This record gives sequence, structure tokens and C-alpha cells, in this order.
Amino acid sequence: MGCSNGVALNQLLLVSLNLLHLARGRSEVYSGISKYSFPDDFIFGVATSAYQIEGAWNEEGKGESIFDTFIHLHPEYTPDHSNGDVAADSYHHYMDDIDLIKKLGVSHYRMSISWPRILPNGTANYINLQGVMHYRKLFVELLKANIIPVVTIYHWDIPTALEGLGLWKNTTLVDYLVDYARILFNLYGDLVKIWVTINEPDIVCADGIKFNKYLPEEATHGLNEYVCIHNMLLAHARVYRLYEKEFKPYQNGKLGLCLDVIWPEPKNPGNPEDLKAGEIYSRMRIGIYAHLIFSEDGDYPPFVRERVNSMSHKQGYLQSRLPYYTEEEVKALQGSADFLGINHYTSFLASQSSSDPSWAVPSMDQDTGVRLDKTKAWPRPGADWLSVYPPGMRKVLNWLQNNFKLLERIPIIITENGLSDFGQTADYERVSYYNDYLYQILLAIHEDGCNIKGYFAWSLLDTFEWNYGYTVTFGLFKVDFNSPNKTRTPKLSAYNYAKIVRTRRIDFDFIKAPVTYNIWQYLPYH
Ligand code: GBH
Repeated sequence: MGCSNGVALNQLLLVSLNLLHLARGRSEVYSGISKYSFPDDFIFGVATSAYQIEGAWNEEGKGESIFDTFIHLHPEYTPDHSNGDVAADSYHHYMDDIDLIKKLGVSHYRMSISWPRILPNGTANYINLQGVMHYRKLFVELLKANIIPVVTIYHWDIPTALEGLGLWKNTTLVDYLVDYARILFNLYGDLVKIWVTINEPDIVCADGIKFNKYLPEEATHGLNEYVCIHNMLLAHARVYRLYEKEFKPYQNGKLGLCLDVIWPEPKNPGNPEDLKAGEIYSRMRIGIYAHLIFSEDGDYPPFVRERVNSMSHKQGYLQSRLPYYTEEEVKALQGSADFLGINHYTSFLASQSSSDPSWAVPSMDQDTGVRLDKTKAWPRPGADWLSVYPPGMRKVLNWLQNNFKLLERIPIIITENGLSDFGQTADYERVSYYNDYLYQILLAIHEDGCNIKGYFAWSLLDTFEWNYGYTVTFGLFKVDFNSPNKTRTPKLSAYNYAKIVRTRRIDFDFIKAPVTYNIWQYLPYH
């Protein structure tokens, strides 16, 4: 009796705890060590990008990138009027970074190459040897430390010299990106075996153009967005086919791209319209890219094609605002990835709407017709756009897996995931974020059968955050931006991640026993 009473009380406590967490948007409360572990072939890594960490913006022959130029003209763009001129100064302190990566025990490091560091004019007529040597040294040192580089060719820092072309509005940029990629394969293909062509075309084409601030692109909305997507994906396919034909046979590398995917949770799950809204959003905003590469039919998804064609027609356009690929281009795009990289951070509440004051007409927003709202139920410990809703990870992975047949054989790699806060080293919220999001990945693998082969935490260290400057931070290691050596200090989340990487399981109680001593000493390298 006593025993069952005890159980009843426990259950009551558990129920109320669950309710509490449900109210915060968490579906379950976990404790102890996770029952599932990460499969042996699952890779762990950390990620950064060149402009956000390197500094040395005008050193050793580097040309300017559009971000250098833009932010020097508009220092008010970031709340702290900061820029990436120095950042964590990883250009000079890359050996420190390698040391941190070793400490974490991860096997892979995702980083990007600064295009204007290699080609100051953007074009192949002049190659900056000092820039070339820098990355060569970095790759050699990474490999010596048993860390495999995963290299993003284009993470937003296009050479300013190419700006006059109209960036992604002009197909000429496709040719220049292909030239640049060819140079990288020639220079580094012996050392680099995993390439990412483009980081988040969806953010460049949608947000960059929408706000005309997040990325210094030009705004013409519903025309440009689709032209941008069209050209950028074509650039991806052409780089893939170039590598496949001329380099893969002897370099044996793999090449993919990264998409930013948010999860649109139906605002009111009891309302069928809201359920539809979530689905429409994913089909429009993820589907438009994924269908080109990972569907059995190829080309833009019929859903998107019909929607934009009919909107364009109603608006009096003589042709669809969504351009058409030639048959040859459709073929080049289909299957043009050895993995799908997804960057997932957050979720929003989705509901249908035909207009919204923040939407331009025409625009992809209006074509989509879905409002995205935040909710107080999901905590936002740092940047306002980043709400914590771990189940969104599992849901978005399942959505991809269920919708795209080719993903049965082409694996998904989570190429970015992480939380922003205000820089404290006792970053309990980041520890929970990683634990809870990683657990959703375990569930997607073990309970849903998703084909997920790797995970990269964003970010190794505190970086320059595009439109937040240094006011929010994502690092596992804190950077003291005021110190001459940009001193790096582990946060609690670095220890926690190191433990996950070594044990291949999640310790949900890690947070209860804060680490006050040097954990590296008893955690051997992998
Ligand atoms: C990634 O983008 C980037 O790849 C990476 O460079 C970046 O540091 C990281 O996220 C963290 O932000 O402030 O309302 O204008 C993720 C997608 C899209 C998230 C734009 C932030 C800005 C919204 N990002 N969004 S707002």
C-alpha cells in the first residue's frame, strides 16, 4: 500500500513536472543518462565561418568582401557598432582553435574559406598566395591533430569586386563561383575531402533580400528572391558536377550544401487551417530547395510552381515570377549532393494569412501566405529570433525524411545547431539546449529511422554575429574580445559537449553538478 501510495505521489509529481515543462514547450523531462546512444559512424563536430572569426580583414593581400564594405559604411548595422575586422582573430590564433577542437574530442571541424582572401578581385586572374598558404597550413595542422576539415566554399562573404554585377541577380556570378570552387579543389582537394558549396541559400535569398539589412543585398522582393534561388542552386549544381567529373575520381571527396530549416509548429493544433499552414510553409520554404536535389522527379515542386504561377498570373505578370530551369539544368540539380546539411536552430508558430503588413507585394512571404509568430511558452535566452523548442528538431528531420525519397541513401548531417545567450561561462541554458536537441536527434535516428550521420555545434567559439555584433554569443568557448590574444575560456557547455562526444550518450544530470575543475584531465581524447 505504502509503496503504491509512494508511486502515486511520484506519478503526481512527475505529471505536474511534465505539465510545467509542457507549458515551457518541452514535451518530456529527462534525467540520468540517455537510453539511446549515438551510432559508431555518427560524426561530431563544431562549426564556424571565416568572416565571423578570422579578423585580419585587410591583411596579407586579402580583398574586401561585401560584408567588410557594407559594415564599414554602416557601422550602425550592429547594435554595438562592431564588425568582423578583428573578431576572435582566428587568422592569427588558429593553433589555439585547433587546441580547443582537440579538447572537445570531436573528429570534424566545419569552417569556411574567405573568397576574397584567395581571390581579392573575385575572379581567377589574380590568386593571393599568402591567403592560399594560410588555409593550407590550417588544413595540415588540423589533419595532424586528427581533425577532418569540412569546408564551406561560400559562407556569405562575396568579394566586393563582384558587387557591381548585381550579385545573385546575375548569372555571371554562377560562373565566378564555379571558377573559385575549381581553384579550391585544385589547391586543397588533396587535404579536404568534405565540401559544402553554399551556406543557407534560403537565408541569402529570402532574409537578405527581404530586410535589405541582414545581408547587404538589394531588395526587389518577389522577383529577386526567386531569381536568387534559381541562380544560387544552379551554382551549387554546377560546382557539384564539376567536382564529380574532374576531381572526385582521384580526390574521392564528398560535397553537399546547407539549408537553414526552421520548424513551423501549427499555432493551434486543433485548427486544420493552422495544420495546413505548417505544411504549406515547409513545402514553400524548404521544399523549393530540397525538391530540386532530393526528389524523384526533380525540378521545382509542383506545389510551389503552381502557387507562384497562379499568383503571378493574378497579379498581371505575363510570365511566372519563378523562373524555369532547362531540362539539362533539372538533371544537373537532381541528386547533386552526397549529403544534405541542415542548420536548425528554432521553431515558430504557423498560421495562414493572406496578407501581413510586413510582407512586400509581390514577395515569397505573400506567395507562401503563412504568418510566423513567437510564443512566450518557448524560452529565448539570447537573440530574440531564437526560441527553444527541441521537438522541432525531430519534426523537421522527419518532415525531410518523409518527403524526399533520395534521403534514404543521401544522409542528413546537422551542419549547425546552437543557442545564443549573453556570454556567461556558466551557460546552463546552452547545456540544456544541446542535451535536449541532441536527444531529439537520437529519437529521430532510433525511433523514426531517420538517416542522420553527423552533428556540428554552432559554434566552437564566440563569433561576430552578423546583425547582432558581439551582443549575443553562440560559443562553446568564451572569447575575451578585449584581451590582446583574444583569450578563449571553456564554458560549461564545452565540458558537457566533450562528455557527450566521448560517451556518445547524453547526461541530463550534467547540469546538476557544475564542473569546477579541469574535466579535460580525466576525459581522454577520442
Ligand atoms: C546561421 O544562420 C548562420 O549560418 C551563421 O553564420 C550564424 O552565425 C548562425 O546562424 C546564428 O545566427 O535578427 O530577426 O533579422 C541561421 C539563420 C537567419 C538566423 C537570420 C537569424 C536573423 C533574424 N539565421 N536570422 S533577425
